[in-house]
Amino acid sequence: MAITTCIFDAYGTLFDVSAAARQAAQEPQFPHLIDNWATLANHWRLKQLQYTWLRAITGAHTDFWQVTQDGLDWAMEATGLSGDPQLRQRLLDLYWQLQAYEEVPNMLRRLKEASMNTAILSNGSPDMLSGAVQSAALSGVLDDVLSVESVGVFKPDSRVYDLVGARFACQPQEVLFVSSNGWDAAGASGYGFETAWVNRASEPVDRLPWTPQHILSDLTSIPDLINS
Ligand code: LAC
Repeated sequence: MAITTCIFDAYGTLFDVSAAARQAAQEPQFPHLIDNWATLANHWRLKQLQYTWLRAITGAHTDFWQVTQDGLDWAMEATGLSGDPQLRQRLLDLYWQLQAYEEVPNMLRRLKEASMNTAILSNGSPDMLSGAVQSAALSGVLDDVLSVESVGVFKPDSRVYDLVGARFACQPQEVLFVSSNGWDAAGASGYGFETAWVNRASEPVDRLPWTPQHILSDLTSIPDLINS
């Protein structure tokens, strides 16, 4: 079945989640971040994701903004930075204006020129996603931004992936789902989407019952993948 609909994860896939800590480390008021911004960013991301999985399997949903703050608080304590409320606030502010990876605007434009449906499907809350999309000027090349908040559970719960068929009236086999998160690409494969895992960091494939059909180093070739 031909692909009609191209769906993207947001954080880590279209938007660079390390950008907040990297940018704060360049600001003169946070000199202590220069040596450990990457460790902080890594802890922040991992805890944020762990909290989404734990909340999903225990039925204790809260929105992604809350788990983003909870993950940051854990990461700041782990890196000895919890006594710096100004840094905490700056990192949270920067999370609303993350940079998109450089190939993203052109790649989405090519998909729209090929008459693909394009959308984000993300754990992010609607207001966070709207901030990121506006800040990266992507609204003209996306048909929609779908948030887990409309079903009240995080990925990889199948109710999240159901949102795509409900919005675009398509079968799972008509969807190419693109994520930089190995577990998300795996979950979407299990659901029945064709999937592409964007493996920027050359990580090993997740040992799960499902594997992505495509493994890419960045997003540039997505339009070619659909045409092939
Ligand atoms: C998202 C997270 C998983 O955007 O990156 O859904």
